[in-house]
Amino acid sequence: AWRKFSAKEFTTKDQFETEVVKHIETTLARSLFNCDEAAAYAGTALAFRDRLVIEWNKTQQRQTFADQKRVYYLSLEFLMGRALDNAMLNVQQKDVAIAGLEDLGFRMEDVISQERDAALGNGGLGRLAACFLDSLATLNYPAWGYALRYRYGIFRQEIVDGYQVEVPDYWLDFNPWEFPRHDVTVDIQFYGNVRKYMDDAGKQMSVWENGEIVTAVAYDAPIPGYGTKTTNNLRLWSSKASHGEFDFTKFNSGEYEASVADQQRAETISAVLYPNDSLERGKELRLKQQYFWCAASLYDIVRRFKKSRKAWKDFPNQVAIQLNDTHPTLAIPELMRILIDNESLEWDEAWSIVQATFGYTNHTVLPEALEKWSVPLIQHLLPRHLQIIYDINLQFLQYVERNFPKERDILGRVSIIEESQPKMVRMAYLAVIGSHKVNGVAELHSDLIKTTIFKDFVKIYGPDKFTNVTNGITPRRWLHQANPRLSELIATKLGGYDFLKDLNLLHKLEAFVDDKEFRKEFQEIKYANKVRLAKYTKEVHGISVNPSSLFDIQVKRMHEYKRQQLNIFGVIYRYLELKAMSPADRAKVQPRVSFFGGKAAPGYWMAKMVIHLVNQVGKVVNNDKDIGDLLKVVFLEDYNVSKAEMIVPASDISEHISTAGTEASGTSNMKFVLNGGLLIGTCDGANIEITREVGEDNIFLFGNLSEDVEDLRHQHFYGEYELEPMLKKVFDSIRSGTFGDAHQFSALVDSIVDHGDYYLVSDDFKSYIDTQKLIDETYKDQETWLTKTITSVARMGFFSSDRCIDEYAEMIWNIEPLPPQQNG
Ligand code: DL6
Repeated sequence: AWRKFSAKEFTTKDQFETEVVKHIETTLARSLFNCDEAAAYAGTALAFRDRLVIEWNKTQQRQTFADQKRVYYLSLEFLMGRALDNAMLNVQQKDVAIAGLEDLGFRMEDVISQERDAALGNGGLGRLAACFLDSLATLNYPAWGYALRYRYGIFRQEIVDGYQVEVPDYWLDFNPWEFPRHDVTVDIQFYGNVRKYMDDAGKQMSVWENGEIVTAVAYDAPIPGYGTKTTNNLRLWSSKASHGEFDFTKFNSGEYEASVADQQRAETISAVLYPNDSLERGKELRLKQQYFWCAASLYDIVRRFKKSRKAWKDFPNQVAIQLNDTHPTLAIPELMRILIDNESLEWDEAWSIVQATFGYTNHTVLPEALEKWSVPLIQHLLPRHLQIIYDINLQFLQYVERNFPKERDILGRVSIIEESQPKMVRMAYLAVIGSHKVNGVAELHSDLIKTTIFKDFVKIYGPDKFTNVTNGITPRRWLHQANPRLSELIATKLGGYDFLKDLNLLHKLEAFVDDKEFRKEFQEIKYANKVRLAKYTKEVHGISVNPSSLFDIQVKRMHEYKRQQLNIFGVIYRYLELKAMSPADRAKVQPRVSFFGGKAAPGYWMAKMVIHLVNQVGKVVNNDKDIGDLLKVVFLEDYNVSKAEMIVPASDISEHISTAGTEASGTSNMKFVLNGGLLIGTCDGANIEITREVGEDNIFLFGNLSEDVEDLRHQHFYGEYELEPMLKKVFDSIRSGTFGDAHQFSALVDSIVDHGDYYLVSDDFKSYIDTQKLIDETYKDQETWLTKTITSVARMGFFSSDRCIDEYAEMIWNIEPLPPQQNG
């Protein structure tokens, strides 16, 4: 009977309605007469969930029977956003649902907006992981994601009096997309000691014992592919006390707080996502999170492998594990511990299995983001792992010494242990040494890691260990879901939606660049998306903006290296110029709205200051009668994935203006271009490859190149430079109090004037302003602009995350797709 059910789709809207009503009345126990949008969302989500679950079970069964190699993507972050819209589109039944909901008296947009974002990530790294899951399922690769089930994802940002305030985001009150697996648990040990003993064969062995145990409970979420029945699994681990709920003996004797203390301590591990993007703070709880998640995931993977009864040497033929940045690096010593201590393998055999299994993706060269953990902390929390790390290091350093006998200095440079006070474990080095491939995420970044942070390792292992996989985005969410009208327009021209599975097909759009009807519709869609953002800006922020203005958008995490400060200084410069103009000259100016959005890490004072400055500038500029619609400044509160889906399609120009060499790739740059916006950007990260694809005429590049950055910083350090005069004007106006008490912004200004201007704002300011002027001029000629945007969309095929996943599969994982049988 279930086979029959599994083939069932919502072929009619009546069928869909029946399912929704059934869930509202039975699962939710609500009367239809009292059915609001939240209930309609729940009913719809549950109806689609039923549909996914059947295919999910079948996919898992098929993958198990096929006995093929699987990839496990270990990422501490998956920034998934909302699931319902994605599920409806991926199973290609949104139309049926729209019609059904209409019958029931609901609009699809209202229903979709009831869902909370699954915001289990900080920014680019977590969103990339989410795009990869979508592509893995779409391309039918046998793959699982592993992460933590944070009770609180990234904080919700509120802006109060222009300042960021962080509010906890409890997102789990209703989450129909997860399935608790109370039968899938793993006991994870912390602390304790290592005991040495002889086994029966007289071999010296180690055992880690007497530690504190915390239990990991699995929660699974289905990941449906687009236009395929393959539905992969994302497994999230939740922590709970190993000995049940609370200590009844303590409770009975009146020690109420102590009775729940263990339980609370255990649950704290998976309670909160650390909100730092590109900064590591070395907190014990964070290390506990990392080990808890790595150990539970590895236990699960090994358990699955052992069921196959294959020999250990086959492990890397069955299992590929990708480390998304260094956060899961403890998986390397953990797998060694399992193989040596539990499975009694010899060191060399275990080590070759480990190296063949792991691949490591680096996402940053920023020194403050490179993880290091103190040796005493690891010794305390994971004593056996520290021994293994030391043994890995010893073997590695001996190898280096043998191969580079004349280079004494190299040993200190490449050692996993930094000889500081206290000693530190360099996680990136451990990840490089324990993996067979290391990749960067854009060409420039992959070159930079080879010449900077991993230079010595290239010498030791040779260049082949290092490779590049330029990032990508899923066109399902970032075109079809975010911009349905554009997706439909493209489909009508290309004769169907195949481009959503093969984004290179977009190149055929170039044939329509001069097609009047197509151009008109393309332009109308952009305008409608701008109207939608303008409406939102008015409703939520009370700021009126004219959708005919040039919409300039910078939305991403707030960070000095991403240089939102350069943008807001540019806005101030524009404002000062406008103020100095005669009314006749002002009338010739291209009106513009500058949108900003993004969260600052709670302890990142400088980034928070920039948010405050943006809001203060907005307050002055938006209320200046001389300026009117010529310039508006908006800070969009609480930027997240679902808001990005509304914001991205509305841009004319977006800003990707990091100091050259600092942004590993960027992925929103790809989303904006795919949605018919142009970029202003530095020669950094994937901007360079976007330029190669769309053509130099279709992007606005400016600023110094990465190869010049070191020299410029050097000059700053020795005081051999002068502040750019245009920027000085901006600082004078800030200092004179135009945007409120100048003291509030003095650290920001001083960082540039007095403290070396590490991010080279002054050096790039003039070329930034000149390029913005060029953008104004170009935008005035709407036909030219339109040609550039359409041409760029047509040339974005390379940036699909499907291409990335195929590259990883071939170059790093050595895995094959496993498509479902046609009628299966
Ligand atoms: O690779 C995804 C994404 C890149 O697009 C960004 O350029 C990069 O900044 C980001 N890196 C991080 C760093 N986190 N750590 N560690 O989020 O990765």
